[in-house]
Amino acid sequence: MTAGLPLLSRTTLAGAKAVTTLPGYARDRMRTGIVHLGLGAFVRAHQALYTEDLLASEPGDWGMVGVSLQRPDQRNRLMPQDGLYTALQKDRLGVSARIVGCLGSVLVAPEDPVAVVEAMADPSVRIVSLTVTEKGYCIDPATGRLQQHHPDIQHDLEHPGEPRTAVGFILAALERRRDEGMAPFTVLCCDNLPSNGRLLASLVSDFAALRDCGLATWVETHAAFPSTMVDRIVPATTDEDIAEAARLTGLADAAPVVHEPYRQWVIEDQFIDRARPRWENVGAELVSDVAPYEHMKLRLLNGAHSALAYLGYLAGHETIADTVADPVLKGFVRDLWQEIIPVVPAPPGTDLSTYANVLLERFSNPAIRHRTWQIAMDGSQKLPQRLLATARERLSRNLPLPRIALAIAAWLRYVGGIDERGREIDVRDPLASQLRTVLDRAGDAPQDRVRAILSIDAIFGSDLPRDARFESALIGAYTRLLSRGARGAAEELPTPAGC
Ligand code: CS2
Repeated sequence: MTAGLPLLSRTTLAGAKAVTTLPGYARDRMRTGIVHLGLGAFVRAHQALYTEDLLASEPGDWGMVGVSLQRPDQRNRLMPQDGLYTALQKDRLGVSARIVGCLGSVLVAPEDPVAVVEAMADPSVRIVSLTVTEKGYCIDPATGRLQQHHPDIQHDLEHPGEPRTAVGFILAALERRRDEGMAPFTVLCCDNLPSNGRLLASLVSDFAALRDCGLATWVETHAAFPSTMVDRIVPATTDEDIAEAARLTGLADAAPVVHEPYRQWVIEDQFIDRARPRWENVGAELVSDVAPYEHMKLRLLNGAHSALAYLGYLAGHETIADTVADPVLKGFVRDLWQEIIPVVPAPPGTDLSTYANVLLERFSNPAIRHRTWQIAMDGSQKLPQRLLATARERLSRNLPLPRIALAIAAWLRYVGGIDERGREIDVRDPLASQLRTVLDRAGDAPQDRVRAILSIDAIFGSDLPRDARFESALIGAYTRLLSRGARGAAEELPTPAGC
């Protein structure tokens, strides 16, 4: 599909077809200011593009080094291309291609953890950012504390100079900087977790306290962990995307990314020595409190995404766009927002109903093939902040929650591992085997399955299982799901009465 085309690289770049946007700055003079842990598609389509825009308008020392914490694939694809890759922006009107240059190099942590710590400890690095996904933090989602007995955390305690986890790398590099008399870097968490900066600060602090109290105090006193809200829909890259990038640019790129036009980045403005790119000049919002933006996004966007992923998957839909093209599930998500909006405080100047209308437009973008299976992954790590937080808010106001309950019931059916047509589901979740065991032991009766799943306090905490209203809403929704299927159960819900 890309055979015969020159490989994208520093030397072939100028030969890209004229419709392609190229880096608008002198790449050979770019210096590294940011090390990014977790080099998935998301950061390459989000933070990297803000940074790319900034470098084009005001060149500075903000080139990025990407670190893959697990596999060498990204490095193997990107380094033969000198770190260059194509970003494809897609919507109903068409597609545009841009070649991105701000990624200077890629390191693979398991191959050389010492090189990663050294890169983070380099004095030119002022920011270490992260997108390692929810499960990458070794966090107990119900308590927000570090899982001290997680095997990777145990490994990092035994080998602090050659860590495996993001938390381990951050502490190792901060320790190196302290020992060398340097200022720390700012740690910028860009994962979909509530109060993500504060959360990561407390995980690093939990970990530091296990190692060395003096270090824990130094980190708490000197380091900075601003919270952020990140938003852009970025589906996994497919072979068709690789072919499309080649067709548009005339160059073979093994690692393009695909994204929607929309993007949002809200950042708490607390950087050490104020050292940061002026991302506000290219559309990011620097604010003093990110919390309301995070709640809005996690509960309205990600909550609806997870609900649609489970219901859509069970109903046989491959993507979110297909799911919201189904009138029953489109109606469901509109009504779900009616359940969420009254219990979410709106960020300054934001109307949540308008925000939800824009979300529906974004979800409907037929050019973004975001698979329900992809979003369904890691539900045990996602449910607490996406759906259970809203459930708690509604219960505390004694409000009914039929749609939130149906979404959670759909997750329960999904992790049971068999779809509505009797086919096996490839459930990917760090708790997959625990979920399976708990459900196998529970037997088939809906109330037993619901009670069994509620007993997992890492997901539901200790409050929700004790709430009879929550339990009965879940048993009712799960029973309807079994008898009527996802579409039937969604269709049957009564019209929301002014929540
Ligand atoms: C999605 C998110 O995969 C998922 O769980 O809900 O990646 C979502 O697309 C982004 O948060 C949008 O900003």
